[in-house]
Order: sequence, then structure tokens, then C-alpha cells
Amino acid sequence: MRRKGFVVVSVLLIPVVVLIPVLAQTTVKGAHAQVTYPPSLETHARNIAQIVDAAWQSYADLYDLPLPQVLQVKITLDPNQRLQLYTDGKDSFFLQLSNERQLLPPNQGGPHNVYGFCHEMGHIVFYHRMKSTTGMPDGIGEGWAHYFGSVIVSHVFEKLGEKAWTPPHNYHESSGVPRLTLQVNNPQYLQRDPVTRAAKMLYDVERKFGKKALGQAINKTLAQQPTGKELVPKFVAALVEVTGDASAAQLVPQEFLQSSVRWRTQNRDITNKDLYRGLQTETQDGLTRLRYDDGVMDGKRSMAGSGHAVIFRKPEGKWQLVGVEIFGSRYGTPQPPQEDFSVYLCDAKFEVLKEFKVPYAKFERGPDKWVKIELPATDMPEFFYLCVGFNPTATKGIYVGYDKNTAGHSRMALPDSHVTDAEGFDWMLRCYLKPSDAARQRG
Ligand SMILES: [Ca+2]
Ligand SMILES: [Zn+2]
Repeated sequence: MRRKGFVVVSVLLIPVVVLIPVLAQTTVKGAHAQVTYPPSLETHARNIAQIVDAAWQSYADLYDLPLPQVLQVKITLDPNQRLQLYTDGKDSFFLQLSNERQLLPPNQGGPHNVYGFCHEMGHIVFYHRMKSTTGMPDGIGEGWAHYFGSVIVSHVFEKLGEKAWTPPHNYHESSGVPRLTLQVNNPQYLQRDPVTRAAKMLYDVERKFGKKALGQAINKTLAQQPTGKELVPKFVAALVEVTGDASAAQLVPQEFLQSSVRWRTQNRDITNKDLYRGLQTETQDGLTRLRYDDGVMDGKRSMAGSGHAVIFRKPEGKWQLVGVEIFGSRYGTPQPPQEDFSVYLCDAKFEVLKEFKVPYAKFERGPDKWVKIELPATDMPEFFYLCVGFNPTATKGIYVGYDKNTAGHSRMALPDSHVTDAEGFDWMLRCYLKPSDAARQRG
């Protein structure tokens, strides 16, 4: 009996002990920072709130660059996670720690934490005012956040000094303008790293035209809500306008003016007919349907920062695309988000021929099923991609089913961004065609 009693007690105790550190989160509020943290990190949470407030003001004072009024910082401590600091690009960033040694300053083996918050805010400065990051050239996202993170962390140091962090240290020397200056003047770094070249671009602009002009050019750029592809070309135009100096454009390396699709695929050339083995052409609902999958799902996936693409070859003759069908389900809030996702029809070079916007509400939560999406009849070339971008996050997205009984025709891809082979499966994504109506086309 005693033994049994003892067992019951331990069963009750264990969950309590395990749950407390996971659930108990406390919040400290600053003027702009709202820091949520496990109780053991109280001191650092207060440090972070003060640093984020100071950095928020530095972005405004030095560059006139606005940030959201309230920035959420979420700190978690869990030995099962790896050290990570990242942002949702809107108004939050996340510091994931696996142990408290990761709060030590850089000269004691820790990461550049103080700089890191200023860096994430640099991402938010851009991303929260952009239409999307699609097509952003390699190096720009990190390079520009690095530039601002470095300048801002030095400015924060002027205001708060060494004691802003526990233990106190000179984060200006370790992680601010001195480090940045060494990097952008190091030929080896410049040669091998687009991030350094992108940081040097802003460094050069600021040295020549000053902080106010740089801030104005960026504000003019972001006021147009650019995509990642448009960001740098619009920045160049704005910079020339703000400075009244056409030669300002020369400070922007050519490599950043075209978006570069990153190809990680065995078959960049999709006009090879051998690639379309396994493509089934059948009649369904009075239309012609193309598919690879066997109708039985073997897994499903949602991918932040990417999309689901499948290559197709149309049958002989003239056809128009009239629909796609996707096997999947929605996750997230019970109510679908009030936004559209994109279906792209792309040519054999993965250039967008047409983008169709489709309401998220097309997909329901619950069991996965076929969802048919009608599209306005559209001509397409012999070889084409259909790509669907759901812009998923942790709280909204679509799981797209895949089939392992077929492979080689699918990619993880987004236009102007990247094309990566989906290895060992094809997305359950079909398309519907109808013979093109020559008479109606003439009319
Ligand atoms: Ca299957
Ligand atoms: Zn970053």
C-alpha cells in the first residue's frame, strides 16, 4: 500500500516539475519592447527590453527609419533546441537558447547577442514594409541587416554603455562599427561573401552622402512596398533622386540589380521530353487532366519561404490551362486568413507568365482532400511549371500532399527566388486543360 501511494505521488509530481519551466513565461515591457522570458532569465530580459528600446530610438534618430510601435521578443530556454535568433519579419523576434552560457559576451565565447537584436530589427525595418521578399538578391537581406545592426549597436553603446548587458562588456568594440569596418575593408571577405559586399554598399553610400540621405533613400524605396526583386533597383533610383547625383548609382554593384534564381536541380532544362515519363493524360469532368500521382498520399509538407512546383508538358495541339487541383489541407486558426495565395504559371525558364490570386479559404482545416481551383483560360507553352506559393507561417499555411510512387517532376520553388529538386516524390498537384477555342480567341 505504501509503495502504491508512493508511486501515485511521483506520477503526480513529475508532470508538475516538467511543466513549470515550459509554461511559466513572464513579460517585461519597455517603451517599445515586450519581452517574454522564462523566470530564470529575468536580468537578461530586462537588459534586452532596454536595448531594444534604445535601438528602436536609434533607428528613428539616425536614419528616420520607423519600426512597429511594439516589438515582441520571445526568449525560450530548452536544452533540446539549438541556439537561434530569428524574426518573423513583422514585429517579433525569437531568441532560442539551449543553455545560459549562450548569454555570455563574445569575448567569453558567447554569441554577439546585443548586436543580434539590433540586426533582427534591421530585418524588420525592411521586411515589415515590403510586399514580399521574393526575388531578393543573394546577400542583400543579411548584408543590410548586418550594416544597420553594426551601426545601431555602436549607437546603443554610446547611450547605454557597457552595463547594458550582464556581464558588462564593450559590445561596440566586439560587434559594432569597428568590426564592420574591418570586414568591409577586407578583400578576402569581399571576394567570397555577397553579405559583406551588400553591407559595403550601404557603408559606401553613408560615407559619401551621410546617414540622412541613406535613410531618406530607404524610406522612399519602402514607401513603394517593393518585392525582393524590386528592392535594390528602386533603392538606386531613390538614392539618385535624394542625392541629386547620378553617379550614386555606381556605389551599387551590378550583381544586386538582377534577382538571381538559385538553381539546385538536376534538370534546369525542362524541354527534354524524357523528363515527362509517367505523365498521365486523361479525361475528367469534360476536361483534359494531367497528373503524375497515384491518388494515394504518402506524406505532406508546408514550407516557409518556398512553394510547391511541378513541371508539365502539354499534349499535341492547342490547349489552355483552366484549373489546378491540389491534395492538401489548411492549418492554423479556425477562420481562414483573409488573404490570397498565388498560383504561378511559369515558362520553361521558370519566368512567370501569369500569377493567379486565390483565396486561402479555398482550403479547409481537417482531413486532406482534393481542392480544385478554376483559373481563367490561359495559353501556355509546351513545357511549363505550375507553382503554388502559400506564404506559410507557424500559424497559417497549407499542407500539400506528396506521392512517393512517382518522382522527378517536382520542385520546392518560388519565382525569382529558387528552384530545388523535391527528391523522391512528386507533389499531388494536377492540372486541367481544354482545347483552345480559336474562334473565341479571334473574337
Ligand atoms: Ca502513393
Ligand atoms: Zn539576419
